[in-house]
Amino acid sequence: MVKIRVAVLTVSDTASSDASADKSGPTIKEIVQQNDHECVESRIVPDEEEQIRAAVKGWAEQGVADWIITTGGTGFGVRDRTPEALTPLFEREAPGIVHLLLASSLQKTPFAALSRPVAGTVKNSLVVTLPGSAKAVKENLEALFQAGVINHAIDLIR
Ligand code: MTE
Ligand code: CU1
Repeated sequence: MVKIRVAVLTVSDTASSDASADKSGPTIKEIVQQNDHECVESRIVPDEEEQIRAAVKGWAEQGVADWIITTGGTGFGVRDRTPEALTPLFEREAPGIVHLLLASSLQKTPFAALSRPVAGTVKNSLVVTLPGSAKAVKENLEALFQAGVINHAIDLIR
């Protein structure tokens, strides 16, 4: 099995001024490694559309990662703009992945309805947005890794 190169973008006003407040970024890194893949990049940006888009666009254009995972900014908070920041970048949208995230998350909590995830490809990277809590990140990654869904997606894209 080929190792997936993962880049992690934490989107949070709080964590951008105090990295120790970032719980979900390190959680993603840990789960990625447990699944025998590697975390090649990680960054924290505030809930600013331009910065979110620039970080993801940069990674995709440099071809550094097969999979770009963001955490945070997907909800209804006034500053939550992650989906709006990234949708314009997508060359192909991936509604099936969004469906998988929402369907599996709704089995855990009705509050999953308050996340607005998006997914799609930018160059040879798959981009997926996860919610901001470490609990949500664990549940969503479990759904994506199950039965090799993400492995197969990356096989096709790179
Ligand atoms: N999805 C899963 N699987 N588990 C969760 O606990 N929390 C929800 C939702 N999705 C949750 C989840 C909650 S409470 C919110 S407000 C939204 O994700 C949005 O989160 P975000 O604004 O941090 O991105
Ligand atoms: Cu919430």
